[in-house]
Amino acid sequence: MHVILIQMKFDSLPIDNHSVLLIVDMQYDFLPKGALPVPSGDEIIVPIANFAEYFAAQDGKIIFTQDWHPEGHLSFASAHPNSSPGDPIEAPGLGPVLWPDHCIQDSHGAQIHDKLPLRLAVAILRKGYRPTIDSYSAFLENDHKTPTGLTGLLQNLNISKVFICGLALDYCCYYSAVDARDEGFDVYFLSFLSRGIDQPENNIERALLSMKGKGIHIITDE
Ligand code: VGL
Ligand code: ZN
Repeated sequence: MHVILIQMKFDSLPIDNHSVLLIVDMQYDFLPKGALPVPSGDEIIVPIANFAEYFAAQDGKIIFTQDWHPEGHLSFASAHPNSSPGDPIEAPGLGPVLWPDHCIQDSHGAQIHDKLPLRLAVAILRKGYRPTIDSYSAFLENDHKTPTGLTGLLQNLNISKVFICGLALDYCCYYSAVDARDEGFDVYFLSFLSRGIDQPENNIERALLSMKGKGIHIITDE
C-alpha cells in the first residue's frame, strides 16, 4: 500500500537505470542534538528512506555522501584564534563562515542515520578529509579544482541524471547540484527532501534561485 502511494506520487520523475540518487550528509551531527544541527533535518529521514527504496525499485542507483573531517580541520572555528562558529572567513577553500567541530572521522556524529538504507548504496563518498580545505560539493573540493572522483564513477556507471536530497540544502546539496550541472548531468533537486542552514540570512532562497537560473529542476512535493 505504502509503496503504491509513493509510486503514484513520484510517477512523473524520470527515474531509470541512468539515474543516481545522491543522499547528502544525513549524519547525526547535522540532525537535531548534533554538533551542527540543520533546523528540521529530522523531518526528512523517513521520507528519504522511503524515496530511496522507491528509487532503487525503479533501477536507479543510490550514493551517500559523508562529511568526514580530521580533528582540527581548518573549517572549524576552534582551529582559529579568537573565533566562534558563524564568524566569517575568507580563505581559499574555506568559508563563507566558520563551523563548530563536526563530523569528526569515526565519531558517532559522523555516522549516517541508522534509519537510512545504507544497504542500497553502490558507494559512500567521503569528503572534507583534507585538513586545510573544505569540500561542500560531492564533485569538487572547495578549491573548485580538485575532483572527488564522483564524476568519473557516474560516467562509468552510465549515469545521466542526478537526483539530490539531504543536508544542508544551502551548502553541500547546493554546491553538489551546481557542480553536477556543470559536469553535464541533468539535475533534479528534491527540495522537499532537503533542509537548509540558512546562514547567512536568506541563503536557502538564494540557493534555490541560483539553481533555477542554472537549469536545475527544482522538485517540490506538489
Ligand atoms: C556541510 C557545513 C559544513 C553540509 C558540511 O553538509 O552542508 N555544511 N560541513
Ligand atoms: Zn563539514
